Parts: sequence; C-alpha cells; structure tokens
Amino acid sequence: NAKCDLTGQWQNDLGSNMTVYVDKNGLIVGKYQTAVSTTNETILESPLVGYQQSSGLPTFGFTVMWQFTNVITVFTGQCFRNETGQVLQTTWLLREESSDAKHNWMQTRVGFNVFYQIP
Ligand code: B9F
Repeated sequence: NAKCDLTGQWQNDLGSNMTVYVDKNGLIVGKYQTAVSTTNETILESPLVGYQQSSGLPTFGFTVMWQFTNVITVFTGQCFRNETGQVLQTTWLLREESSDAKHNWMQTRVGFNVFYQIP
C-alpha cells in the first residue's frame, strides 16, 4: 500500500478549502477556509494545528480555531488512496459557546466531511 500524507491542498464535500503542512514529527499546521457558515460575520481564514501518525495510511486529528466566531471545531480522520489520489475521511465536533451551563447539553454538533486532494 502506498503511503498517505496530509501535506498539500484539500477541498471537502462542502467546498471548504484547507492548506496543510506536516513536519517530520507529525505536527500538522495549516489554514482553513470554510465554504459554509450561518453567521452574518464575514468568513475569515482560520488556523489549524494537530498531529498525524506516521504509518502507511495515517490517522490524524486537528483543531480549527475560527477567527470570525467564538467556536472551535476538531476533526479526526484517516488518509486513504483511491484511483484519483488521496482522500481524507473525517468526523468533526463543533463546540459553540453557551452563556448558561443549563444549555451545555446542546452546544456540540457532530458531522462528517470527505476531503479530496487538489493537485
Ligand atoms: O457556521 C458556524 C457558526 C458558528 C457559530 C455561528 C455559525 C461556523 C462555521 C463552521 C464551519 C463548519 C463546517 N465547515 C466545514 O468545512 S466546521 C464543520 C463543517 N465543515 C450555528 C451555531 C454553531 C454552528 C452554527 Fe454556528
């Protein structure tokens, strides 16, 4: 099996884009531009950091700190290869701020994204 690496440019099924670099220790740094939002705030490019394992089809995790809203999203996933190139299968959790602990139960969303490498 050929190896997989997150270094490069990616677009997901929502049209969101990210640029990622992975160093020799597996540390991920990059930038995320979401294609979707539900605020009236202008979407801003936002930083991400995480780790990638170093085996053949590596698992990884990273955090996006949104620059336009008080929200954090964490992604976890794995890199695969298909006929056309590399594909990332991910699951995300989005945490929204709550002004009242009574509402804590409903402040986390979950979803899935598939990322395709842009050549
Ligand atoms: O739309 C989100 C948001 C946060 C507070 C008000 C609006 C911010 C953008 C999140 C982007 C997500 C998707 N983009 C992507 O590529 S991260 C996971 C998805 N993958 C209303 C309250 C909390 C969310 C919506 Fe909001």
